[in-house]
Amino acid sequence: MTKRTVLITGATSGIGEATSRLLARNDFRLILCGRRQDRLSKLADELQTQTEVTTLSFDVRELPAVKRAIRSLPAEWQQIDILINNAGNAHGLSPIQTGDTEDWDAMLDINVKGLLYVSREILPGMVQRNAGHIINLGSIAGKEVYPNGNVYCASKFAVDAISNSMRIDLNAHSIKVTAVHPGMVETEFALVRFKGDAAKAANVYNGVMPLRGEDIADLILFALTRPPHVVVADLIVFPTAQASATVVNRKS
Ligand code: NDP
Ligand code: 8X3
Repeated sequence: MTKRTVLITGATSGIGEATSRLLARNDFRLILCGRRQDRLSKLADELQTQTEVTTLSFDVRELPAVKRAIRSLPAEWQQIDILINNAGNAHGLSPIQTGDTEDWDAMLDINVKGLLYVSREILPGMVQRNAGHIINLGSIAGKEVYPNGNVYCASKFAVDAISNSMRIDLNAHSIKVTAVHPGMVETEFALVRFKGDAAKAANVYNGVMPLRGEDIADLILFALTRPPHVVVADLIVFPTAQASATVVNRKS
């Protein structure tokens, strides 16, 4: 069978990196994306022994850069069968009345507009071929709000709405849309949220065995390997110690 080509955003870390590794071992061709070219090159070197890999370095916030990067792909990479919209982060954790507006811009620009920009560039090819699969990384924060989560939650509620809308709009074109909504996954996510404060970041997982990037990668592979007539539409996944956005069983 011909290998399917996957474009994955946010491949330089966490869930995206783990997913790239798993898909490389499972016969997918990979277009690894992120801003940190050094990490992209290192990962590409590692995975090239298992599959065909190429990299694109761009910021999903910048529409001209998104278009330039994706349009620069050589002909043999232009048919993108699967898009994994994974790039995203929380920036800050503050009550709405004292929120940092630059953090708000970052979350809405990356998590929402970035996902839209990348999708807008890739979807016409899928529509033309009447085939494709989009996987969007939402969050439990896109299903329930929690204290001080405000704008991050809003960005992930938007991802939930966009995923459901995509499924409807793309239905006539047989394009699958899967939204994956994890709870706590230990990646660089908390470090980014707390602006590099490692002690605060570690605190998030105190007394809990969180999910790993590999756990989410597993579910993505499952969704991608269902038969043509099956779509995994919406998945919520928690560590066993978590029951909702705010209920976590911590062992001290
Ligand atoms: P990481 O911080 O480990 O990874 C985030 C990735 O996003 C990096 O590869 C980063 O690459 C990329 N990224 C961030 N900003 C941009 C940008 N402006 N342009 C391009 N790429 C960008 O976090 P996770 O792996 O945990 O997060 C992945 C996704 O999973 C996110 O959408 C997150 O919201 C979601 N999620 C995470 C959970 C968790 O608890 N960890 C739970 C629920 C959902 P680079 O910096 O090189 O550009
Ligand atoms: C990441 C999970 O609960 O920190 O999306 O929002 S949470």
